[in-house]
Amino acid sequence: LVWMGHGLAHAQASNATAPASPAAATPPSAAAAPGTASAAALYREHCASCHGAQRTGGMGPALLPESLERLRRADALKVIQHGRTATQMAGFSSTLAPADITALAEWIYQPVTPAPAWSDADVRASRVETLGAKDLPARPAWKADPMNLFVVVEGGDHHVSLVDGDRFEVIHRFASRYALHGGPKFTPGGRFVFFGSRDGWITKYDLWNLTVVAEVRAGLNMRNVAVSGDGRWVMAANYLPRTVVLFDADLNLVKRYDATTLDGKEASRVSAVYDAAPRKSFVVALKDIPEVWEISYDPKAPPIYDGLVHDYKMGEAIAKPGYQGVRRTPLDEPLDDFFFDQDYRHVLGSTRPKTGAGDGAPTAQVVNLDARRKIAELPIAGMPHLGSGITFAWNGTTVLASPNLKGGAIDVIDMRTWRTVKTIPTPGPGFFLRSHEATRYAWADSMMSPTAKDTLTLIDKATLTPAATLREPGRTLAHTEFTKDGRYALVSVWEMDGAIIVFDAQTLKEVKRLPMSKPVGKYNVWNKINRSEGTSH
Ligand code: DHE
Repeated sequence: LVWMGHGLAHAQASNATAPASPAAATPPSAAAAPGTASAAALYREHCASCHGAQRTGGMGPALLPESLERLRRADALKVIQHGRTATQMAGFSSTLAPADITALAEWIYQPVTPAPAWSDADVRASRVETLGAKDLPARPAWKADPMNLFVVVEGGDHHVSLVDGDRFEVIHRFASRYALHGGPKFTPGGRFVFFGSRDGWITKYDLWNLTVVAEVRAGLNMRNVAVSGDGRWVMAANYLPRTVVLFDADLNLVKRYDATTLDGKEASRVSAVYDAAPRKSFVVALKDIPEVWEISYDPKAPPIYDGLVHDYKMGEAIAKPGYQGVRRTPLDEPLDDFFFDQDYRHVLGSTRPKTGAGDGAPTAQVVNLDARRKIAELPIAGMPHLGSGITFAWNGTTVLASPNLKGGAIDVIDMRTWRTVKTIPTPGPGFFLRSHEATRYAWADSMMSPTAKDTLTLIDKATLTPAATLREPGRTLAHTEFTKDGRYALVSVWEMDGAIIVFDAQTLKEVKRLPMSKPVGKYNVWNKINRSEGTSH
């Protein structure tokens, strides 16, 4: 329903729209709901050409229940009625009867049966490459410090801006895939960046030559991507299908791992994958299976025999151990997501409350990746947005600080004892906490609070107390990232007619303001490739 009509993504998407598997050509079956048959027919007539016969997306985004989780039905209805400005999504209020529009809006939230498939052949067929991009020179085509570059993801109109982190000027702006999510990931030298979209697209972009190098669709509903510390591999975590997918640095498919239990009987959505560079491995969180996975890319690592290979003799299946390369650590509870401690020996993970039965309280645990077991429970009050915590030195130890989405507080945990040393109140629940080695404060938003979403709280890392607040009355302030030297903090005014505000991190004075369309996140090349303790990586 909601898709961009911008040149770049449009042209590339059309290439990948061609159904690559026979399954993709089969119209979705009209499930049992009343009125469904006509909704299916309406969909085929008015929507399928852009959103795909199986609702898996095409020039427009996927319209699967998984893809629509974040769009309220009332909003979906409005989009079908009135279209979406700055996109090629037209409104249907003058062509369709209100009852038809309501039926369509209801129908796209129903699962497609049978569930749409995305095979290895589909992945391979989706890949597009920019001719000549590989031969471009290995130096920036623009004048600024390439290490102090910011990549700003503008969710409002699905663009990316590249900002010079010394002059605070936009060097370049380009259209992205629809709904990028999570941190873009950089290659070690900072030349290339990989973006992941919720619809499964991975885009490799050459920051120095300002061009897309290649794109591939790893899945139908993706969580995030990781790039190996040596820059050779890219891994994608999918909800749909239930897979982890490995690519080489040019986005050629290398291997698919089915996210199943060892016996292959249960499959899980994959919550997230991260690079553990010092361990030369990827670490994977599974949402529905109580296991954490580690997949090594160390050429010297011994092979791991963990899978079951099926030999078929005389019609009889004989299971025997086989090489898959996944080191599985069994857990009591699945992990929704996690972050690493600074030496990458531990993952600190959280599990969302189960809906329905259960006490509904989030749980968090510390898992030692070498001992391969849980070593502590984590005392957090509410579920954090994933990857939003930071670590820093305090009082002779290292602490982890993370916002929780429940009450509006920052939990500070001693990483030696795994005990809470302080719970710091903020005016409301927020998503992101950010700092830098060279700055005194940790910056927390309260963007989930209707009354305090316009307030940033600066926490003194020495005293663990709120030291200052910054406000942008009536607007939403969120997601801070520092310059390479930690002198300036860039903060989002998280609105369609939003901005990036540059603050002097010492005087807290506004230095500059750059207009942006809902800048959901910004990422400094240096801080990311050096795994600064004050930001996500
Ligand atoms: Fe995120 C990062 C999961 C909702 C904006 N988010 C991440 C990561 C995960 C995650 C696992 C780390 C991936 C990485 O960087 O490789 N996000 C989830 C959820 O499970 C959740 C709660 C529900 C969902 O819809 O998936 C969720 N996230 C949101 C939003 O609603 C946000 C605020 C707006 C949006 O555009 O989706 C949002 N998430 C972000 C951002 C990052 C992120 C900006 C990267 C932060 C960073 O600095 O690295």
